[in-house]
Amino acid sequence: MPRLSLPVRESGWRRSVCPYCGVGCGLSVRARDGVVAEVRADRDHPVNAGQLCAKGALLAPAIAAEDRLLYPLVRSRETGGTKRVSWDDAVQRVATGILDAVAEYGPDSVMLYGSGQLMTEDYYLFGKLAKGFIGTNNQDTNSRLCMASAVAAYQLAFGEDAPPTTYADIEQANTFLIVGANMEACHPILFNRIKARKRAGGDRVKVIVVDPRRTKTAEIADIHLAVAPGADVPLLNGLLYEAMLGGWLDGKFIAEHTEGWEQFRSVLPRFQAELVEAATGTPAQQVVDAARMYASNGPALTFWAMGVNQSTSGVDKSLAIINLALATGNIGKPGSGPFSLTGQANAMGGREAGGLATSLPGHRSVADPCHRVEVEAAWGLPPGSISPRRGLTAIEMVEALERGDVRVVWIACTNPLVSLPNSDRVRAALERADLVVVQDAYHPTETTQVADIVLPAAQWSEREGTLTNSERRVCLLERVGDPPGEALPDWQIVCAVAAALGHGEAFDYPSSEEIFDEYRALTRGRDLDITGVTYDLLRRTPGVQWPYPKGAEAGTERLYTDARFPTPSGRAVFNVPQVLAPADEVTAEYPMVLLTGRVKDQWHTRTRTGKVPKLNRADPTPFVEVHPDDARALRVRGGQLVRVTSRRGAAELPVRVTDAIRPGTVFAPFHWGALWGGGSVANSVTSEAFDARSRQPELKFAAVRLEAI
Ligand SMILES: Nc1nc2c(c(=O)[nH]1)N[C@H]1C(S)=C(S)[C@@H](COP(=O)(O)OP(=O)(O)OC[C@H]3O[C@@H](n4cnc5c(=O)[nH]c(N)nc54)[C@H](O)[C@@H]3O)O[C@H]1N2
Ligand SMILES: Nc1nc2c(c(=O)[nH]1)N[C@H]1C(S)=C(S)[C@@H](COP(=O)(O)OP(=O)(O)OC[C@H]3O[C@@H](n4cnc5c(=O)[nH]c(N)nc54)[C@H](O)[C@@H]3O)O[C@H]1N2
Ligand code: SF4
Ligand SMILES: [Mo]
Repeated sequence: MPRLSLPVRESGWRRSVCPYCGVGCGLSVRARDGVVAEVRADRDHPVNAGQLCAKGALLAPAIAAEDRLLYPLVRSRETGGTKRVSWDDAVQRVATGILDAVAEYGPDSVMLYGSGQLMTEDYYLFGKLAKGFIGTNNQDTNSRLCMASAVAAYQLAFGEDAPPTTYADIEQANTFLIVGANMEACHPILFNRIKARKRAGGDRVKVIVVDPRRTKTAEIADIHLAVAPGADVPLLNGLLYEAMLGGWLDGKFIAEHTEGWEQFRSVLPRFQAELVEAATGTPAQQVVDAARMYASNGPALTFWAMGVNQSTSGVDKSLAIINLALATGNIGKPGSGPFSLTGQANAMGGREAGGLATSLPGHRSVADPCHRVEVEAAWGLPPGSISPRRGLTAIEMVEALERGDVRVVWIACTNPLVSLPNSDRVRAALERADLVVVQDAYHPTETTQVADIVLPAAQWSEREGTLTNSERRVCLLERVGDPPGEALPDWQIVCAVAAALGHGEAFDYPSSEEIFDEYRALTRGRDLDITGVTYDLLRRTPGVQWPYPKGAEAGTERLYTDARFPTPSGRAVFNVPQVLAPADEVTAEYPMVLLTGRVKDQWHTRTRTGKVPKLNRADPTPFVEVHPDDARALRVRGGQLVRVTSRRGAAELPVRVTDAIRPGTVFAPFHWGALWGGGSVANSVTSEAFDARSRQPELKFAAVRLEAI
């Protein structure tokens, strides 16, 4: 088995990046006795300039938590008990499971399910193993639950999945449109930058927030459009129609740099403000005012996140946002653009390195024969080795397990028994697999508990690697301390399994740097060309924004500054967004709508933040937010337990009464899983219906019934 090189005892201050959110704050980190002891904001980093949120500042205790997974474990299905095994034994078992499944059922009986928290090198190697060497495109990630709709929309509108903007646009924007994003909680440092811009710009700077809840983000808004859940497309189209009536569109930009306008324009009269009010619950006058604000007080920057993407119309919502930017010429210029926020630290890197069931490294597609040949050549494989078939996406993985089509699942860096919708169904599906391998830094998690083999991963600070933040900034995270026990970096685990499968030569890397070098060579000539980026460069800089081809002297702050787009015509495309009702039907039996999301001090399934006492103070338990009118009708008071039941399942949650939510709508964070002990997993209730184009599930809309317990 590979071993990590020299142990790190005392380290000096090393350069790193926060492993939580896609903001990508720069850190200075120092270890004592091989363990991260001090974490500070990097004062010179262009992203955060000395600021951190509490999660980042409290990384050290999360990493040192007592339940770190130290050794490979195997679990007996008969007794449920686990025992420690050697790495060689564990790796051999994984390889045998894969080989047996491939021999009996073919390569598509194997599925690798990863995460936007893997580093780019890990992502790339998982893909190389699955798509190149096992021969299945069944490699998907939790980014499917997160970014997939934005990816599809960028591709449809611009021809590539390339977010055009940069954080420095914040300091130059006059109007901010924030749609379905609670930036105060989820991208706190960017939110601070918006607030600072608002202070500096005075009356000139305006903020519009579109969210069914009056979040702390909405509290700074000049206009808060409390849209009915799922109704963003009519609202955004309504804004565009009003902007057109007001004469605020950029006719020259539309004529010279876009296509599809006439067709899109012809549907707009259906989105007259009074009709929008009826469809979305947002007052007509607010729609008119917001349209004027957005379109006549540019440059305008639009941020969006899960309130948009996690929807059966997630691609349509994203397209509606992009259309607004295109029609008003808010793209390619300082302070403007449609800016999709990435959630996880390396959600962007996964998109680049080919981590989705449809993609290959360097923004290539498994469906494109030329792309397959290029990647096969790079991997030393004969033509035809990579399957032309799209692989299974996250929700389809669950269905394939139920059918018995997928027999072996290898899960890394994600906790799907808490994060996938309809979790009881996911649990039952995993139980049907012949082999479940889970690679995590902690044990138990809800998902390691059901694994046949549990593999201990080194995590942030214990290994080096790169990631890409929301503004396309590729950064290096240096190794600061040592992994505990026998934990290994994810990429080394992939190499070990690959070797046991007989592919040792193609997976023989002395360090993550060689993996990065192989990957970056595959970006040559692509839109995200990073052939000029080396570990050496990254050690000397706070990261660089792609593209950064060989010979470049600086990164690329902003894309499309020449208004040329990587589409066949060179123009950006107006797509007509469909108006779709959410999949789950609201009926007399299920009369309310459950939204799910996040709180500021918790990260996802709480394997890290849940172990830091200071971070548990603000929200010590799960909860469901209920409007006072609904609470009265249900005869419940704050703190009382209610049962939230959907067509899939139920969760029991303490009530928080607040008028910050629309009547008829309730909100619950999804952070607390079964291990927390409350039996209150929000995702027992949510829906796995997904967007037909992005296959991203509708985590933001479940028809439910509430009952006092
Ligand atoms: N503290 C913290 N920060 C995080 C994370 C975390 O777990 N904790 N996770 C990271 C990740 S991976 C992600 S993806 C991001 C997510 O970041 P966000 O998307 O900002 O967070 P969410 O709370 O999931 O959802 C945002 C808002 O969408 C609203 N919403 C729900 N339905 C609709 C709708 O139909 N239309 C509109 N317009 N809005 C709607 C919700 O009310 C909610 O306020 O956060 C990242 N940052
Ligand atoms: N209802 C509802 N559900 C949601 C969402 C929602 O808004 N509502 N949001 C969705 C979104 S956007 C996302 S991104 C997902 C997130 O959901 P998950 O990905 O399931 O959440 P995490 O807790 O971040 O899981 C990461 C896991 O990796 C482990 N880990 C940490 N570092 C490492 C490492 O270096 N290597 C390895 N191998 N493991 C490591 C952690 O201990 C943890 O178990 O949730 C989705 N689910
Ligand atoms: S804003 Fe995001 S990247 Fe910055 S410290 Fe907080 S969690 Fe980490
Ligand atoms: Mo996410």
